[in-house]
Amino acid sequence: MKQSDITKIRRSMEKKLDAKRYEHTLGVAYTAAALAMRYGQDMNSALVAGLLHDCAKCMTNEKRLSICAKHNIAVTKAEEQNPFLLHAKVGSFLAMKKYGVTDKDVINAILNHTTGRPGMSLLEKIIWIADYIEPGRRQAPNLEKIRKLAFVDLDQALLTALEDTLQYLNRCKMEIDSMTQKTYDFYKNGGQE
Ligand code: DGI
Ligand code: FE
Ligand code: FE
Repeated sequence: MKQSDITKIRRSMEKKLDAKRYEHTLGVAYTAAALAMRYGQDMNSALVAGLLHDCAKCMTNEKRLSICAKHNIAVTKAEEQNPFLLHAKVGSFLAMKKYGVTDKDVINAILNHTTGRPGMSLLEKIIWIADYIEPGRRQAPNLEKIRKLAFVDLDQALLTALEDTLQYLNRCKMEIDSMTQKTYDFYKNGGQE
């Protein structure tokens, strides 16, 4: 996508998202751009995916569920119980239908940005970890270490962050999407197909 398309998407996000989510979105987009520079990923793809990854975050669960029903988007049991998980799926749908994204890799990076998936592309990994380490994030343990690691060894950073995420979900007794577990297992076992 061109610079002017990216500017348009940024302006749309400023309108669609609340102030805090918009700040987070810019943090993810620019962190993803920096990681793209580091790892030789197309920078504009990283910016677009970063800008759009949470585009369906600031709507009600009812709205997300109704978009899924209307467009025959399958909803898993874990998503039904935690409809916030749907913001990734609905977000990737809107990226295509509303924001004119045609690049499959960008769509996938948005689709898989919450749970990850086994065998993620470079861009998917970049967006997943950028979401975790962007400067506005505060809560996660090992954040300082993972921030540095992301620019040294992307897969190792991913594994550490996935491990911390699972621990957090377990501690809070939250429903774990089977994809989150599969992603962790995959990278724990060396990240080979
Ligand atoms: O949308 P963001 O808050 O920027 O980030 P995100 O889409 O990665 O969502 C982060 C949250 O998602 C974080 O608190 C961990 C949680 N999460 C990741 N995998 C799962 C999950 N939550 C549940 N319930 N189940 C999962 O499998
Ligand atoms: Fe998200
Ligand atoms: Fe996010």
